[in-house]
Amino acid sequence: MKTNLAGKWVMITGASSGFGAATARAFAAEGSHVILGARRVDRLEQVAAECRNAGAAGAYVHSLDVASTKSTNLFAEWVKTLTTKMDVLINNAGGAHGAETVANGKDEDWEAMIQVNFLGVMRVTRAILPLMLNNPGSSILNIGSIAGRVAYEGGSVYCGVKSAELMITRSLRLELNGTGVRVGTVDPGFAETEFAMVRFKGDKAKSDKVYEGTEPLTSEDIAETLVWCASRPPHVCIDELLIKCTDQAAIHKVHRRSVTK
Ligand code: NDP
Ligand code: 8X3
Repeated sequence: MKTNLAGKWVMITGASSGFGAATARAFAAEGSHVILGARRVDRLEQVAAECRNAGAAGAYVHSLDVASTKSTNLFAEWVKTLTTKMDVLINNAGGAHGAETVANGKDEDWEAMIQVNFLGVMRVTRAILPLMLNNPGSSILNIGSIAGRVAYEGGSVYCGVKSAELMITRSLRLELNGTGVRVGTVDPGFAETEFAMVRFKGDKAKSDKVYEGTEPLTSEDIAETLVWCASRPPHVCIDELLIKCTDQAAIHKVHRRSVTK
């Protein structure tokens, strides 16, 4: 995909794996500058090297914990030493912790999901917005989920925070109307990344079960979608995009080839 993204400044949270890492590589292949944040800096360094090989105008990494206002603000101060404007902000950092019912849920899992998926989007956006307000045509792209649109058993808090992400996206679009800054959400169904291993705390058998017998979305599918959204002409805003693998017709309706009924 050759676009108008060469030389643009693109910041991606949660760039150390999954969607974030693939998105970094995809924007790099368009010749963008990519600014990468996450907690695992060694992984970010690997992704940055791949980005340079792929043709990035520049690839820059710094530790970022979106669950901390201090870390987020330090990251933003560092970003301001690199560039005076941001063209694309991708709020991708997030994930689920546990799949317990409300009756069996654990405070630490609830709090971790709220901090990262909900407050993380707020903190990062507040810190980076000053670099976007005088930059019409820039884009804020948040990563939501099908879980923000449809509830499922064991998903109460994760569904809740992704639903909050959708409302943050809609509120922000209203607040920024007239500035030329575009605000959108890309909401995937299940995709094979480190997501399930994180959710099930390293239990590979449980994690594999999520994708069993299906052909799930890949990180590259989401990365391509984000490049497409960000490269629309400035008068076009992709507000909300739900993207699922073909096998997932709905959250409770998944075609699994290896399962015999
Ligand atoms: P991964 O687990 O592969 O990636 C999650 C990324 O988020 C990692 O880079 C991780 O980096 C980062 N992250 C987690 N916590 C923090 C934190 N406190 N501060 C900074 N970065 C953090 O999963 P995905 O790529 O699948 O997930 C990316 C996004 O997509 C998430 O928001 C997820 O909820 C969403 N999503 C995923 C779907 C799926 O099925 N995979 C479907 C729909 C949405 P590190 O640990 O190094 O900090
Ligand atoms: C991840 C997709 O269906 O596992 O956001 O919640 S799902």
